[in-house]
Amino acid sequence: MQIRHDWTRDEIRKIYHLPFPELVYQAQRAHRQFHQPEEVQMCRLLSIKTGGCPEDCAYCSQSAHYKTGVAREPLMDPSGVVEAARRAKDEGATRFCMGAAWRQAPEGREFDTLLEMVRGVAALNMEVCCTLGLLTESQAGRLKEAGLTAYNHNLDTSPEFYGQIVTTRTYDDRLQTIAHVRKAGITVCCGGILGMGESDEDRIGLLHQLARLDPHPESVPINMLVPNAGTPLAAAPALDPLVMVRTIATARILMPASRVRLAAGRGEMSSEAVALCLLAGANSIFTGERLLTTPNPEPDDDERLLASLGMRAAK
Ligand code: SAM
Ligand code: DTB
Ligand code: SF4
Repeated sequence: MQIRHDWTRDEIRKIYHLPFPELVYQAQRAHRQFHQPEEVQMCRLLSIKTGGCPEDCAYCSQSAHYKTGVAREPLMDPSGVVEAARRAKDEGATRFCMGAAWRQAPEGREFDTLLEMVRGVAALNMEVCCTLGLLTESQAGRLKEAGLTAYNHNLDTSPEFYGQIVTTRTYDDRLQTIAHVRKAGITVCCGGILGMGESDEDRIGLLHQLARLDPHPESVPINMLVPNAGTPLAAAPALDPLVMVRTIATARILMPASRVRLAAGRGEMSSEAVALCLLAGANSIFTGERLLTTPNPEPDDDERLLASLGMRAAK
C-alpha cells in the first residue's frame, strides 16, 4: 500500500460507508503494514495555562465567552511543568503535551518561558508537543530550535461546519499555522472532534482535509466531545461510539503511517467500544487522571484494559 495525498471526497465517502467487517479488515491491513498491532503509545497532557481564552469554540470549557466554572490560571512555572513530565515518564508516557488556552502564542517573556519548558521536557528524552493556538513562522522556528517534536493544532471538523463551532478564527488561519509548523520541521498533530452535531459528510470532509495534507499529520487525534456545562454544546446528544470506530478506521486507511490517537471522550466509552477503536487502528491514547480540564480514565483501569487485550504500552 502506498501513501496517497490525492484522495477524493468520493473515495473517502465510499470507505467510510463500507460494510463494517470490510472497513475494519482494510484498516487492520493498513495498520499492520506500518505499526505493531499490539502497541499503544501513552501520551500525557498538561494544561500549562488555563481558561480565559478569547476564542469562542463552542465545545470548550476554557473560552471566556461562556460561564463554565473553569478557574483561570496563569502560565505555570517551567520547574512544575518539567516535574510533571518526569512523573509522566515514570508512569510510562513517552509523549508529553502542553496545552495553553490562548488564541495565539504570546511573544516576549511568556514565550521565553515556553521555550524553557520545551527544553526541559526535551532533555527527558520524551516526545514533546505543544498546543498554544495560532503560531507565526518565526515562533515555530524558535520552538523547533528549543527541541519541540510536535505541535497540535486541530481542524476540528469540515470547512463547511466550522463556522457553526468557532467564529473568532477561520479554517484558513488554522491551515496557515499548520504550514508554519511543517516549514519549521516540527511534526504535525492534527485531528478533530466528533459528536458536535456534525453529519457523516462533515466527518468525511474533515478526513479529506487531513488526508490531503502532504505530508500527512504524523499524529491524528480523534476526540469525542466531552460536553461542558455552560458551553453551547453542553446538551449535545451523545455520539454513537461506532461512529468513532468508523472514523478511526477510515483515518487509518487514508493515513496508514500516522499515529491515530483515541483522544478525549475515552472515559465516556465502554471498554468494548475502546477495544473496537484499537482494532480499527487507533494506536495512541492519553493516560493519566486528567486531560486538560476534564477527567480521564484511571491509570489502573487503562492498565487492566490493555492487559486484558494482550496489548502493551509502546516504549
Ligand atoms: N487553544 C489551543 C487551540 O485551540 O488550538 C490549544 C488547546 S485546545 C483545548 C486543543 C484541542 O482540544 C482543541 O482543538 C479541540 O480539538 C480539543 N478539545 C477542546 N475541548 C474539547 C472537548 N470539550 N471535547 C473534546 N475535545 C476538545
Ligand atoms: C487533542 O486533540 N485533544 C487534547 C489535545 N489535543 C490537546 C485535548 C482534549 C481536551 C479535552 C477537554 C478538556 O480536558 O478540557
Ligand atoms: Fe481557546 Fe483552544 Fe478552547 Fe478554542 S479550544 S476556546 S482556542 S483554549
